[in-house]
Amino acid sequence: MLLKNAKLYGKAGRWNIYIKDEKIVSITSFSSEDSIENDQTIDLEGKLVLPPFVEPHIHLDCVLTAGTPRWNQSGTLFEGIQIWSERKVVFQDTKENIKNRALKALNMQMKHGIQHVRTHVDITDPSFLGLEALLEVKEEVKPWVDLQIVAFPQEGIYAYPNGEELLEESLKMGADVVGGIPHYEFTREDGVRSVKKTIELAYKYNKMVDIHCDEIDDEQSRFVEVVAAEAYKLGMGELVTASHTTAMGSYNDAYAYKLFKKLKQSNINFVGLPKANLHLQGRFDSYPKRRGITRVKELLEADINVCFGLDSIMDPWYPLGDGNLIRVLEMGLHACHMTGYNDIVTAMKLITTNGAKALHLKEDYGVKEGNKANLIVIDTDSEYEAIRCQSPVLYSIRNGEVIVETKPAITKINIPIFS
Ligand code: 17E
Ligand code: FE2
Repeated sequence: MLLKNAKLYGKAGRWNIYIKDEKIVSITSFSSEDSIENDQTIDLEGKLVLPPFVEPHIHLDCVLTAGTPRWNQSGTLFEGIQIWSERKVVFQDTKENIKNRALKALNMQMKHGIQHVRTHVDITDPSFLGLEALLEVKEEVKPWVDLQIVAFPQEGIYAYPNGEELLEESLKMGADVVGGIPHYEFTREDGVRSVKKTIELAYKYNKMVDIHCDEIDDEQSRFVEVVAAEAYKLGMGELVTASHTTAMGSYNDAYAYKLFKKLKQSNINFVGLPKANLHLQGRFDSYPKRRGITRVKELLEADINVCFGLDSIMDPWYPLGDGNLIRVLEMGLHACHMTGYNDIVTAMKLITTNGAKALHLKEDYGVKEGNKANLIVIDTDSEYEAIRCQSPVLYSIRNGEVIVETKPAITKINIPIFS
């Protein structure tokens, strides 16, 4: 296959990308005088090529359940957890039902150019149905999308009966990543103990870590320092992610200064979830209302890895969501005051390479000679316009095969001065 006349992310000029036997064989300069063709040529007409989008944080076991057994009226995290907990009792999902919902959400994500997904799965459920369902989905979708599974103790490691045993069992069953939720444990001490247990289990079973950390507007919620400390002591920062960390938006600057030095030293990753947390946080404020978003701009300036995720598609926590990360990015740039020109033109890293780093994707990520031919084409010729217009993904190519194609809508104004 030949992808002719491509714009490459962050690179001047126009390029031809040759693909053979599932790999990118070469990337050469395009010239309009060339009449090169190949048995399968797609003329990209200068459209933007990126590595596939990475969704670093979604709850696929919960997607498409909003409204059952009831809607979240307060819009708080805590009502969301309460509703989910009730649902587990009054509405026993079958494994097939969980798999169907997860596949529908993956379908939405794939349409928007995602090929790598990290999903949390609630394991505070002795039936392990969610985990079993997602482990099966992971195998079934493997040729087209890489799925990582986080064993997530939604109701706490110590606040839920046998939480610790359930978490360890999930790792034996095949979860890839160990989760935690320290701000939901009964006490600060239990929260600290839960972070230590999560990281200890990850070390023991050779897994990664992704902790729901400080997802609350409480400036006293400081579990992220414990995550950084434990990761640092074991030298496993690159394998460790702190998700949400919304309390960071409420920390005082003197503490944040000290904290950032430690975060940098520890090398841990961050996932910001702007849509979910603009919705969930600030709910106990009248005015002024906090944004409740982690310090994305400052983390990036401190050379700490941050990426963006969606978190939810119609679940007890968030009523909207469609799997489109460019929309998440656009909202995140607003929420984090990252609308300077340089912020915008470099923002795609938040849903591509930074996500790949957080997920520790070792193999072949990036549009480079010798790598797997996994890439997406966006319907625009610039990074800036892709975000401004939230341009659709025209092609998603996986192992040299076009797995998703979009025909963009055409709108015409029938008034001469506008046409
Ligand atoms: N569970 C949680 O603790 N926090 C969230 N934002 C979601 C699920 C979606
Ligand atoms: Fe989450």
